[in-house]
Amino acid sequence: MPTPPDALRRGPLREGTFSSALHDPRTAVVVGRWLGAALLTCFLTGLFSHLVQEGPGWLPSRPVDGYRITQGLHVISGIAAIPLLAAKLWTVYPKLFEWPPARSVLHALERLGIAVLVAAMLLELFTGLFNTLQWYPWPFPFRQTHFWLGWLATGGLLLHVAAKAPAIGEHWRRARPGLAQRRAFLTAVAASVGAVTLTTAGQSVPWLRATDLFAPRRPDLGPQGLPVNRTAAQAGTTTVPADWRLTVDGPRPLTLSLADLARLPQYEAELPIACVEGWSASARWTGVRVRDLLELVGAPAGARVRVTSLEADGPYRVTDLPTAHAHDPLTLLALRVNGEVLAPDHGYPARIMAPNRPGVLQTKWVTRMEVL
Ligand SMILES: Nc1nc2c(c(=O)[nH]1)N[C@H]1C(S)=C(S)[C@@H](COP(=O)(O)O)O[C@H]1N2
Ligand SMILES: [Mo]
Repeated sequence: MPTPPDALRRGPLREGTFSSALHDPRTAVVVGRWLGAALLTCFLTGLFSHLVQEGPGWLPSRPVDGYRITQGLHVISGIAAIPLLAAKLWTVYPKLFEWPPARSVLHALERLGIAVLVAAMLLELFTGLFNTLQWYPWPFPFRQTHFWLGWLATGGLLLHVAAKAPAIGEHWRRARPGLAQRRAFLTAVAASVGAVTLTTAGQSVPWLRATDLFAPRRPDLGPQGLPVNRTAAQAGTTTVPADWRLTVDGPRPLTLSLADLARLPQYEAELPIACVEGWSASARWTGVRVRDLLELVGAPAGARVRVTSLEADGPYRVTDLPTAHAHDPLTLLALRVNGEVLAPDHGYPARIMAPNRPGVLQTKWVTRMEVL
């Protein structure tokens, strides 16, 4: 290994600075495998979530909990990837100071690629984490940025794995005898991953609720036992006009008062709100079936429905119910939750609740539905 000229041999460029035996390829491979599994899960579930939000037309309306599970996994694997990435970076960071900085053009390119990979990965994981806290301390739109950074990080990762394939192959199997120090390090890494998972996953996994200490949301706290992302006050819908009517546009348009809606057959469905920010919570919703309303206005079979909220603006004021969801018997224009009239924060007087649908699309304060 060439060493730097005498004048530069200080700080991290001194010989013997990095004495730990854990800055070795075997440790990097083991931690890299765990990190790779977390990132692959995170990337695929994230891609799914992005496509569902772009245009959910292709998504079936079952299983009821489908999106709840994929988005729960997305946030769980993303949070788990943070301590794994920290461990991986610690294992390999002495390479940052290798000498000479570039041995060849190819080597320089590979190092540049790793710089892009690490930057994209850190930004991706931390913008995601901040998103779960609903904290947006940046001027760019979250979802698009998170999506493209995801591709950049994943592409960079594939190139990195390809470039390192020989070393990965060489250290894939455990060396005998194993290193006690490495075992201790890996146990500590696994314990950190376990700890962050146990103390945050309760926001989407009901049986981990008891240990949910650090997740931004408790899925059972809020008005009527459910969290709220955008409140009625924020949306400017605290006072619903006394002459509120639901307009249903179709071949035979209708206007319905709350009393008219209450006279229609009421159905009950146990459905989750599965927020893209990572929390999810199930509740008992009661209201009118959307497909009954479609029938009343003479909508053709296979119709889609555009739903508009009373809210004056906001990215979720207008959403579309694709065919599968619009006609699913579980899709409700909900008027009640857990036996009570909807609280203003949950969408009084009426909201959409459909199975297998991201929370962002469960439109609150509905005022108008149009057959498309
Ligand atoms: N009109 C309208 N509906 C909306 C929103 C919104 O901002 N505006 N937020 C959505 C989001 S992000 C979620 S997670 C759910 C949350 O429903 P809840 O507040 O009743 O728990 O409502 C959805 N419905
Ligand atoms: Mo949400």
